[in-house]
Amino acid sequence: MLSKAIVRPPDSRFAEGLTTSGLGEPILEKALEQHARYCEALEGCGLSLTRLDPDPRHPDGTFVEDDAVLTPGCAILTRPGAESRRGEVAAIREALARFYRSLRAIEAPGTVDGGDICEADGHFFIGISERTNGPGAEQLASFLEKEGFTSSLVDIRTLQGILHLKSGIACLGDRRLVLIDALARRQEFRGYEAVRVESAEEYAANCVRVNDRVLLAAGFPVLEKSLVRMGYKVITLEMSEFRKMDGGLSCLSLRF
Ligand code: CIR
Repeated sequence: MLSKAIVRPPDSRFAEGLTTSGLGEPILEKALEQHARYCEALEGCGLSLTRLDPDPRHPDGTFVEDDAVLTPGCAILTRPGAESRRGEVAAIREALARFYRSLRAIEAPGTVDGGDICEADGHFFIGISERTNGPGAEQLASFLEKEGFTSSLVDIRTLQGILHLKSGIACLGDRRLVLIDALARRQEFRGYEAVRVESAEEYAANCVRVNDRVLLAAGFPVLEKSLVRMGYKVITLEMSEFRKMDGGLSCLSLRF
């Protein structure tokens, strides 16, 4: 069971963060409102939240998931692939130090974004992307191994339209993965049951199982219906302003 999460609301300079979406400028007020609903949803799933202050030095700082990879016994601070995001990690380290005795950190020349790391029933898929490189993946794999976890690499550098591995995959537990088509075809995910996301709904693949609920971006009825049909309790959340900044549901929190 997950019991805690770390979140950080978007800052006044949110619109200055990195993006490739071409969806226009996010509206801060709306983003704050959507973030508040997201936090309520996490609390509704039974999590108690640590809310970090927004930080104008880090316009992408609301995407806290990229700053750490968590296991029950150890928190691994990342070294984000985008240089502009590296300073985000200090506040996350401080917050995690209250809960974890064992903290590790990815070091140069390694880079890792938490959004590239997908845990699936005790195995960690590590995406190699524009943000997560080979040395970073190697360091992470060795930390995970010491914690008793297996891991494997998934190279997504040739896939169009996904920033991070988790932009196209989510684990629902019980060896069941939500997958966009380009990933569903990959042999790395054989042995898992695939819930396929149709191409018009790819953004929704980044959903999050939190205890007995699944958080899903609002506006993707086909995936929502299939999850409900499978028996999941689905909470839909408006994500329009975060999507404009290439962000999905999972990246707005670190859950543990
Ligand atoms: C970035 O480009 O780094 C941010 N604007 C969005 C990060 C989203 N993170 C994620 O999907 N894990």
